[in-house]
Amino acid sequence: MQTFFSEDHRLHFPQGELHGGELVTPFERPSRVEYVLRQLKERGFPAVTTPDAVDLSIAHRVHDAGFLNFLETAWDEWKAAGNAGEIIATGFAARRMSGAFRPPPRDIDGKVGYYALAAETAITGGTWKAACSSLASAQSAQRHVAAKGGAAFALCRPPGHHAASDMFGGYCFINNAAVVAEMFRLGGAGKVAVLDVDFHHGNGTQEILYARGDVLFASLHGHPEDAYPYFTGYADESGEGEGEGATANYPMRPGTAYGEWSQALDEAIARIKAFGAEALVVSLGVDAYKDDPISFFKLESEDFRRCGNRLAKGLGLPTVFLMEGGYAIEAVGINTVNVLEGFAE
Ligand code: SP5
Ligand code: ZN
Repeated sequence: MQTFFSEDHRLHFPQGELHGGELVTPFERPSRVEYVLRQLKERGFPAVTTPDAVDLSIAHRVHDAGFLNFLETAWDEWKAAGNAGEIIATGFAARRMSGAFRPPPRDIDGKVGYYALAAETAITGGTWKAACSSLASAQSAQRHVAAKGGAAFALCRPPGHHAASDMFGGYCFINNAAVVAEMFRLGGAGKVAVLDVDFHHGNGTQEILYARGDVLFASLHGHPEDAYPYFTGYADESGEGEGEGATANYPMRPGTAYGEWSQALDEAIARIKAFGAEALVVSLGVDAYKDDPISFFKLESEDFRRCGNRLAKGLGLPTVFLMEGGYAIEAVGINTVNVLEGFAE
């Protein structure tokens, strides 16, 4: 299986993440990908391919233009306003504040709060370029699969599934999965499925696809009563309008192990099959792992191999794997490559 990867991910490395009331080294850090690269090499996967240039026209189909412009220009505005630190949101467009539905404020702090869904995710001078390079890997993986069939892996960093049409957060800026799904549709696939196995609910992907009947979104994640991002991912969120029935959420409780998790996976696979998807996008977070520092599922490393195998055997679709979360740093490589190996077995 081919891997697409850009070294430009390094341009995004905030010094701080707001966690437990302290600024700590972010869980989502550059070294995560080193462990994946090492496992790919050790297990004889082909050398990684540097992606082609990013095509932002597709990003504009799933994101708000003002939002993308904000991501591109926020750092310069932030510095010009005299701020010494990294961009961290403080005032939010919270519920029942009418300004949430108006154009963004002029002040940069106002803009940050307007476009942020959480405060843990800092923007720095390299964030936009890194997010574009992450999307470029996703896009090159999609083009490879569209041309040759089979499967490809985009080792994306930063991740994408929390990024909504006009919000960043959860370590995510551009929604790679939604863009790849859209590329499959533009390439002629009648129906596409996005399966999100990251521990956290893919609120961004869900929001972007919510009213669409041509792309199914299915997600296995920590129950919103217990887990970030807290305010989406309930089982009764099932889509709207033409998209009614094309969103499938499987929230699960603390301590969930592979037995229950894999039942949800099988249900999601059955939904994808019944939907008639012709291509599959997997939001591949490996933070469902038992030792993940910010999650509470109990999957073992071998369970990730089983997961990959079920996807291949159960669906057999042209598949793009996109790296999302996973923070048990050393196990991230093992677990991610286990999914890919299990898929290829
Ligand atoms: C892509 C992805 O996996 N994003 C995850 C973002 C999670 N950000 C905030 C996590 C807050 C975790 N609080 C954990 C409390 C553990 N006791
Ligand atoms: Zn996650």
